[in-house]
Amino acid sequence: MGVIRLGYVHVRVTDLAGSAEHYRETLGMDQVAEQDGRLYLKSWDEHDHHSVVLEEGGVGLVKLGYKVEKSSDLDEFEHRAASFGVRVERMSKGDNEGVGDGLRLTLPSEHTLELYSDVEYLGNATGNWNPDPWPRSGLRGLGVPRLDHTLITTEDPALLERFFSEVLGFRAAERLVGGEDDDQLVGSWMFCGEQPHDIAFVKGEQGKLHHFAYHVDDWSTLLRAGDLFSMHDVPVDFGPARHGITRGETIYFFDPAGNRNEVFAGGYRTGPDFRTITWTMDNAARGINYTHRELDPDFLNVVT
Ligand code: M3P
Ligand code: FE
Repeated sequence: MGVIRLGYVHVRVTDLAGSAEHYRETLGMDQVAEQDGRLYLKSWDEHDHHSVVLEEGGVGLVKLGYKVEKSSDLDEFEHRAASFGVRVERMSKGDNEGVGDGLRLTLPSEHTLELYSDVEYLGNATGNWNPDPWPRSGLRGLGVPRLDHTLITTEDPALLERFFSEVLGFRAAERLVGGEDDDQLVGSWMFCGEQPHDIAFVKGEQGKLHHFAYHVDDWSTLLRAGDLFSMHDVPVDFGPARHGITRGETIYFFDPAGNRNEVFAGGYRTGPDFRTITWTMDNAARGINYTHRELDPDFLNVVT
């Protein structure tokens, strides 16, 4: 049993049409449904119904969905979450367009996290029979292939790390520690499969989103992303640059509502035998932006 991956990110946007343009035309996602003021989008190499939901009104995270292996896993996760002492309820098929029954948890960080295994299968853009390496019909904008991870903020990183570990079976790939004796957890990058991270969190306000990230193939796609962002007047936060933490390659930018996005390439492979890497606060800037070794305070302060 277990959690497979980040399945969907549901965010609020101030202007649905303006944000739809960003996610569809600049990033290249496809719209799969529109219902009750919500747009459902998927990337070309994703198979499930959607990976991003845009809801009109405000800014920031509504909820995250993580897909689990099988529906019988939900009973165990429900039991463990309740024993941990967080709020857990059943969600029903149709609560989310295309998604079946599942669980809705309120994390110790006050974020809403849904777990599900049943979701409508739409298939990717190249199919499963003698597929092309990318869609023949071409890609729009950056043509992001898939969602990768999210980074959220919490008042108590140690508690949230314990939750993800004990309840959901995640492991820490990298930890950022501070305090006199380097014994205070400031951030944790955790995985459920073999990626460097599927979720990460840093110390900050409860319930907030720092960013969600898409995977892209390589460094040259990040440079192309920067070109497209300049063409489309997308505000760039920082990058292209190298992360020390996760060894990934990155560029951060904002959607028209002000939610931070990232496109992410590279990184190493983890797995159950991976030994956690530790960063200390004196190296935090290098950990996050290895290339420039300095951070704009807004990078840490701006969350939605
Ligand atoms: C990443 C990543 C922060 C660090 C961010 C790191 C917000 O986004 O993908 O490794 O401190
Ligand atoms: Fe990231």
